[in-house]
Amino acid sequence: MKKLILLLAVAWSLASCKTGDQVKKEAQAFIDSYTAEYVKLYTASSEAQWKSNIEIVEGDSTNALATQKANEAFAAFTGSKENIEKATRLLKEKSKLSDLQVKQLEVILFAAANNPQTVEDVVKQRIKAETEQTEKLFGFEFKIDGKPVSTNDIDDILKSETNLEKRRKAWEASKEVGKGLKSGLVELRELRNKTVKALGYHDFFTYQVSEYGMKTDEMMAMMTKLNQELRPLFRELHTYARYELAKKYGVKEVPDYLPADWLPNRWAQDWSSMTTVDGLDIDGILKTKSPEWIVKEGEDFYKSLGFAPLPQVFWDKSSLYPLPKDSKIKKNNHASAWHMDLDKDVRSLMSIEPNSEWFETSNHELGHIYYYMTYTNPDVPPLLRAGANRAYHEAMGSLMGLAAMQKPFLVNKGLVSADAKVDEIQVLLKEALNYAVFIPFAAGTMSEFEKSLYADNLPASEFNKKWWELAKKYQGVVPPAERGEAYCDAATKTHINDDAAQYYDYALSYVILFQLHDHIAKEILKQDPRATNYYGNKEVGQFLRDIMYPGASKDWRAVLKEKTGEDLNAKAMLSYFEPLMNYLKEVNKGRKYTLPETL
Ligand code: X8Z
Ligand code: ZN
Repeated sequence: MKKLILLLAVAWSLASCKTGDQVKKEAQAFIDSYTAEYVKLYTASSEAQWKSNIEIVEGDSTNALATQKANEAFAAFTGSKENIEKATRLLKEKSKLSDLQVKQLEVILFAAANNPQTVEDVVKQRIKAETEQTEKLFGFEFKIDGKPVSTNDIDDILKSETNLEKRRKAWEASKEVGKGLKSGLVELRELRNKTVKALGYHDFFTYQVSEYGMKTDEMMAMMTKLNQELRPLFRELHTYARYELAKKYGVKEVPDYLPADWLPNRWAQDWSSMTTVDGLDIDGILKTKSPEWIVKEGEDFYKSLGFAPLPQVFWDKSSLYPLPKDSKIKKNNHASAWHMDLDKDVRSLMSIEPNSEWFETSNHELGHIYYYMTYTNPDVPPLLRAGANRAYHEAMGSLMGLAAMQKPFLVNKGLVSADAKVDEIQVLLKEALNYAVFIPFAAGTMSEFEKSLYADNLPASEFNKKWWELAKKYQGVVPPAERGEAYCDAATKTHINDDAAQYYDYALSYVILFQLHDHIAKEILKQDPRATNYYGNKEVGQFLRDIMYPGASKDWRAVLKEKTGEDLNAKAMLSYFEPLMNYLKEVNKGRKYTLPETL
């Protein structure tokens, strides 16, 4: 026995006495072989999922089965005991590894936690449930008065219809899909929680938050702070919208809370299309353009900053436009961007129509695409081809979307006449109805709901109750009529189903966006952040490229500090909208405020 102990002790000391070089070498050999297999399986899974998202055929499970199979293979590899043990053991010798190696091993363990072999069956069930949920969500036939409509049709009604009865019908039609998704969401919550528990995470929300190097409480505290900082502006916007919309719909008694079907967006996350700015009527201009023009225009903007043209594969393989009205198949109606092979194959899935929302979304998706293209370089290993954090990935294209709507840019492009008289406050108001209004939805309703769902095990009998409590508290929005638990209004939002526990990414992306924009405007362009023209400026391009180039190989906090001199904060966003506060206080004078001043 003693001998054995001695032997073990010697073996142990030998193991930990490996030189730095030896450990590095061993780690690199592991990372290299892991990467080769990972990329292969990731690509196969992307291809299968892509097909499942662009070609949903009722009653045909061919694509779903292929996706399940590919995802199972990916899960079996990433969650294998062998990979987990190896990465864990190597990370014990962190100090002997390079920073890049540590980061890749952490990525390996993070991926493993979503698919641990120790709970193989749970992982398989989850994959199946996920595939089915996506098919149900996007295979759903929306109907108004028994007639099939697309989500684009519903959105058009919500943006422009003034007849309240028609609005109500469209809004209610958009929520029907939730009913059939509830049981799937209940099941997914359980399966997602069970999977990540196996590697020590408390719940799936906590697991997703951990990618930021943060705890759930820290993330939620950040969300609360953000909501609080935006609250005075949002309270003015809320008061303004109640009175203006009541006027628009001819309703005498102004409601205390905004009925959800009064707002121009299915989830009340963006109210900007309730106003048009004279002289800067983007929708009027876009109506005369084709959907193709929208994407080309976006590409042209990126190219003007020094980025490469979009690769041929993007044009050949993307699915950018709506399917014909009589199409037998359906596709995912929400926009996304795909890095199919973590290399050159980049694609986007959209249903572009020539309007300002799709213009913004197209720029947003191209931001993802250019991020993919930029960090696909010899200095960034495939496992680190991701954003500095997930919010950066969302911020890039949204930043370009904001910049592409500003007057000097539009004048430069010949889309708006230089001497058009444009009321700057109205412009700012329209922007606030987009960017500021989004925060209570993203940082409040969505993030609080998902935190409660995953971390606090929200009872299935209270999903809708919770959802509307949060919508009222944060967004000041109420349903047009009682919505019982047969409905599952949260599940009508894409991300709740297929991008779970990550919506704070978008809230943070807006904060980052304004920080980057502020820096670009003031330090590079020497222009007013509210009236910039990035077009053709190579220095702006270089600034963005510097952020995107290292992907996830650099710490996200360090990137922000290095590039803007600031830590993450909402100052830039608040100061952007500052001139609007006085105006809103003036218009709202004498009006009843119904939202509490603080949360
Ligand atoms: O989901 C998206 C993108 C996905 S790449 C289109 N966005 C959020 C949403 O639509 O809810 C962009 C901003 C908010
Ligand atoms: Zn995005």
